[in-house]
Amino acid sequence: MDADAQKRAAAARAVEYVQPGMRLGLGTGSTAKHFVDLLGERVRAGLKVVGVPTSEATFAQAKACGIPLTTLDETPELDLTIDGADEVAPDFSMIKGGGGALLREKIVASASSRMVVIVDATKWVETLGRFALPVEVTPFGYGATLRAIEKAIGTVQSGGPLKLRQTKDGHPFVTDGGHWIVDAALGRIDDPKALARALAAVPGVMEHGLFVDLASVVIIGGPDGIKTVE
Ligand code: ABF
Repeated sequence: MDADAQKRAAAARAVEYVQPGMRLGLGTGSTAKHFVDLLGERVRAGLKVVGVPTSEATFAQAKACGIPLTTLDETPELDLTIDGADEVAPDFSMIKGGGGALLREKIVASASSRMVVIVDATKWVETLGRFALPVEVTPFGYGATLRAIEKAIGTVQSGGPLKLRQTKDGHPFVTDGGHWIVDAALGRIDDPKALARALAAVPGVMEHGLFVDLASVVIIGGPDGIKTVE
């Protein structure tokens, strides 16, 4: 199985967690895209669920698949969110946001009773941090926010280069919420909870990609099959 087949296999296993009548959070990224696709097949076969998308891209995909959609204003409590991740550690702490949807992903996951995370085997790591940590910032005061992020990281661990995420034509990448993303190349993150607290306290930081205490189940698609960790 190649990486994409591993992602699809993990997504297929996650569909088994969906029960009729559930209010679902629908993740973003190539792995979650497989899930939405497979969920769409079940919906067209008669399964009744409603979904809250975590991005404009997932909104468009879910709508095209015929999945009934709602919002967190109409439906503030969800039963289950299914989403991908960039890295997952054995304590279920995660880095998310490589796809730029971290703010909505965290709001949706936090509104859910359970979160099932679907990844291919390359994302399951002993220690987080090889993947640069995305930090979503408001453009106002960017220079000052960048310094404050650097200082906040320094109170918890050694730092690394911070880079404003850019589009191919050299403009800042803009999130669905109208913010920018700074990618922090830290190498390793030994205390995700402490770093999460420090970053959350910086004015101008809208959200960061450390997700702790949110995942309940991790489904890992590997070359030799699927592994579920609960
Ligand atoms: C979302 O998609 C993000 O939080 C994460 O950054 C990314 C994972 O992408 P993929 O499934 O394409 O590897 O889940």
